[in-house]
Amino acid sequence: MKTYKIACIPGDGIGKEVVPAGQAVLEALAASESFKLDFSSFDWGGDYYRAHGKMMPDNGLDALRGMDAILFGSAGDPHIPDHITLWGLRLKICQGFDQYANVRPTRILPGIDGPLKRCKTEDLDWVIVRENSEGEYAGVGGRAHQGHPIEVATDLSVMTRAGVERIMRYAFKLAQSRSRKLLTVVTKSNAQRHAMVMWDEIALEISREFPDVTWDKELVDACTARMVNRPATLDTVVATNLHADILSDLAAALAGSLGIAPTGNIDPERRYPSMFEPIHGSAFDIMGKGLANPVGTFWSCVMLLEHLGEHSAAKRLMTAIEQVTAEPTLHTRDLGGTSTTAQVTDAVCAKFARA
Ligand code: NAD
Ligand code: K
Ligand code: MN
Repeated sequence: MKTYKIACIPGDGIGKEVVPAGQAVLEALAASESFKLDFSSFDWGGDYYRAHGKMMPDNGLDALRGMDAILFGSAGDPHIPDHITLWGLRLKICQGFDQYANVRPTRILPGIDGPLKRCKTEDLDWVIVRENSEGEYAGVGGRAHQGHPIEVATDLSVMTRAGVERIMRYAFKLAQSRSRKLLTVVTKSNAQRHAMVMWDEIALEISREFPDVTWDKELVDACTARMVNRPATLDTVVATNLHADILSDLAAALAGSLGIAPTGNIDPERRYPSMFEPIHGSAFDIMGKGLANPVGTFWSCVMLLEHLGEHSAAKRLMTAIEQVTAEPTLHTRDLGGTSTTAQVTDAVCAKFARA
């Protein structure tokens, strides 16, 4: 029987609640599948930082290298600056394993009311592709004269031709695989006149490899309005690291809650393990209360199974998730319900017990 090695990194805040929930659901599912899942848990994050002065061990990537996939929660602790937690753990893994394609599907799941009154369920079915290795989050910049009136601080957005070509090609290919074959390239080349102009030029070049894909360009600010006013005109969307980060939180809210949205940090060349996580963070305001919606993590587990090539298992899990969201009594508070993380998790697991 095939066995997949899965690393679980709950991290901080509600990551410690939703990742064990995701593991429970995967275990319940795998019991009736023809593959096994071998989980290893890593206690990296804020507590590890307090004990060791770093978010993960120096050789942490070596411990993950042989894994088939990683299930991640969140990096972010109320008592540690966010840039330390983010760069010390999540970005270290994303950049260390060159997971350059961050893929973020959004749909309005059965039983969930989005906030857009005029938007029918079928109008909102998007995949946002986020460049995940460079751009605004390249980590290039610095501060000088700290605290003085002449202080200066920079964060440079660094884009390379190779980096933009590979994410564009990934996005066009993904758009081509979807029924509408429609791609929107998000840009800001009116204001950012170097990197984003190259981004637009490369989009045009790569588009010639995909003559069957219809594509257009949209400035990022206008794109937010289009998501709200004309959601059905979007399908696959590609944007830079920062732009897509923002657009995908908006997308999740338009689909009902930040708590349901999944993501995959993918190395398309499969040189390294890819990492799957809900798009939300540590949610300091609700952590430790059993209020975290685990659906974003469960949907991330669907993406993880698809990445492993276990398509029928992925489909079974998505069906179980949709059967549970269809039931308003099984909604967590963010969706207007009263169910707890554990109750939603048990309800999804129960779908496999009866199978
Ligand atoms: P957040 O996503 O943690 O929370 C934003 C809001 O959404 C909060 O009101 C929260 O309660 C709600 N929410 C989020 N997930 C939810 C869920 N599953 N169920 C119900 N409600 C949910 O964003 P933030 O408050 O900006 O960030 C908190 C911390 O998380 C910061 O340290 C930040 O750096 C970190 N963060 C980490 C990641 C990551 O590791 N990938 C992503 C985003 C934020
Ligand atoms: K996360
Ligand atoms: Mn984000």
